[in-house]
Amino acid sequence: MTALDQLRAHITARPEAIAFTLEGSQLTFGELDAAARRYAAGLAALGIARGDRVACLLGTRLELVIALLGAYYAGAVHVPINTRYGQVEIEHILRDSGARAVLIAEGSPTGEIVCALSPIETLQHLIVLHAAAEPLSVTPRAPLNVVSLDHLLAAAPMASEPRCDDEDPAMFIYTSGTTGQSKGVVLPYRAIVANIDALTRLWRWREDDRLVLALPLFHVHGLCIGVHGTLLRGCVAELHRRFDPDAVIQAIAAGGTIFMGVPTMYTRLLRALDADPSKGAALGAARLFTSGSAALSAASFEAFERHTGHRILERYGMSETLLTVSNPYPPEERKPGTIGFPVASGEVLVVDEEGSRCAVGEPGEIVVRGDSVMQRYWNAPEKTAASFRDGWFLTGDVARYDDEGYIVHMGRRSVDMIKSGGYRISAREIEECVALHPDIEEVAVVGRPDPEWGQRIAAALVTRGGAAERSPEAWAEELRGWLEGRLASYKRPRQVMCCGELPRNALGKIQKHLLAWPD
Ligand code: MLC
Ligand code: AMP
Repeated sequence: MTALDQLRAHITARPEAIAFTLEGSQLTFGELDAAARRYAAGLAALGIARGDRVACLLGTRLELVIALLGAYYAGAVHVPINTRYGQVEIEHILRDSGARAVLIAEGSPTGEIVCALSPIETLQHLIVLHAAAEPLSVTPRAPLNVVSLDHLLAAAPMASEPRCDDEDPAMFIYTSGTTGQSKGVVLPYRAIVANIDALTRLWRWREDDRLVLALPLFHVHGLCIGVHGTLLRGCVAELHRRFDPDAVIQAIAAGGTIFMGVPTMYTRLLRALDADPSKGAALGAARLFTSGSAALSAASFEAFERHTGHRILERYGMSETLLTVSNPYPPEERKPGTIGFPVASGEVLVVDEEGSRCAVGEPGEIVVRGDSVMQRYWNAPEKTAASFRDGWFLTGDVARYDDEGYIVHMGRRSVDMIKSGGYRISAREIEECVALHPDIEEVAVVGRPDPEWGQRIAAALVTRGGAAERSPEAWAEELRGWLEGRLASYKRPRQVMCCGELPRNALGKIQKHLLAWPD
């Protein structure tokens, strides 16, 4: 059985069962399959062939799931793009991936950014989701073939059985590194299916589960675990367009059994529970709460258990390796402040500089090998080569074993990789954009500890001449305007400090850890 066959098992066996719901609309496995077959045929009619990239700039909606599966059926590679992104990020991904088509929603801010781009040689088709009753009114600046999604969905469905090799790329996930621009992580079917199958079995997902899915569907947390887990286990995913703590509490009260969140979501759920502790009983009725993408504090773990009786299951992962470490399923074995043990789809070690397994308590780097690891970075053989040592992927995450063998995440090797609200952010990408400001001579961006966001973006500025007269608050406001539309708003510095010069070592390298931040 191929990995794609595994993803289609419930489509074949239980076509009448509901797979995805959103605000009163729903798709059964059979309806999803039929729509994906039509979309795949529509893509083929545009000339999209095996291995071609199709970028997707849709927020959470049922069409996103159809576009994902339809791209798989056409043999194309799904390239999700974060709908919070600005022009710099979107243009880079469209150029770097060489996408031949991009799917946008008419009238959305990101759709407008795509329409304003100058021509990208490889990009030929603009697929537009629009209100069915209205004529299409999209006019891109570049000479693109504009076609409505409805038109593609009206194609005669592909007749043959969808086929893919397990090593074919299913998805490119663009993710930030320590350099400026994001890199495309090439994820084959093999990695996604092996990992999500192992993870959702470990977590005992079942057909009668109802997943309350309020994570964005363009990163591995929401898209790989949420959407692919639903396909593999045959449960129902109730999609939410955005995270709203009260809507999540209501959804669980109405029968939701699983919730996955980033720590910031738990901070907000806890705020709602503190304001009205009676909501704890509603959440208590669920079966499983998991947390990942950033460190969950032991304080949040304990407060959530106090309110709901649930011990949140924390796990760890990364776009390049998928979800590789998880706490055990039995609640009493979930340990706060730890990420648990390796997931069955790969091997995970914490190693020292020489690559030897660390002793208990000794900090080292998390390394991963096995089925769940990416194939490579797209178009970047040197970066790929530098990320592996003797077949092990080097995560850049620092951890230690505790005395029971649980892995404890301790932070990142590089200060230039920031996690805020569960989003991975490159300090260099922000620095490059801020440095284009005519009144700024130099800038250093860091992530500072923050109780709500995990880390908040902070920028130390060396400004030119009279511009130094501006207060840090006025600079923060200036940067808001400067970055607006260029980068996602969550990358905007929330704290600014003006300095005469940046601290450097004898070789001239900026010493970010020596920046003296006011509290
Ligand atoms: C948003 N805001 C921030 C911010 N993000 N402020 C500081 N720091 C941040 N990180 C501000 C906005 O600018 C805005 O303010 C206000 O908060 C509301 O913005 P929003 O976009 O509506 O925020 P919200 O929807 O509330 O977002 C919070 C969130 C979101 C937690 C729901 O961040 C989220 O969905 N995070 C999940 C990311 C994720 O899926 N990561 C997984 C990656 S995969 P203003 O002033 O501008 O109006 C991965 C692998 C693994 O990591 O292991 O899972
Ligand atoms: P991304 O590429 O967006 O998938 O982000 C991956 C990074 O998220 C990892 O390298 C970790 O630094 C971080 N991360 C994921 N899960 C956890 C966790 N449970 N605790 C701490 N950090 C985490």
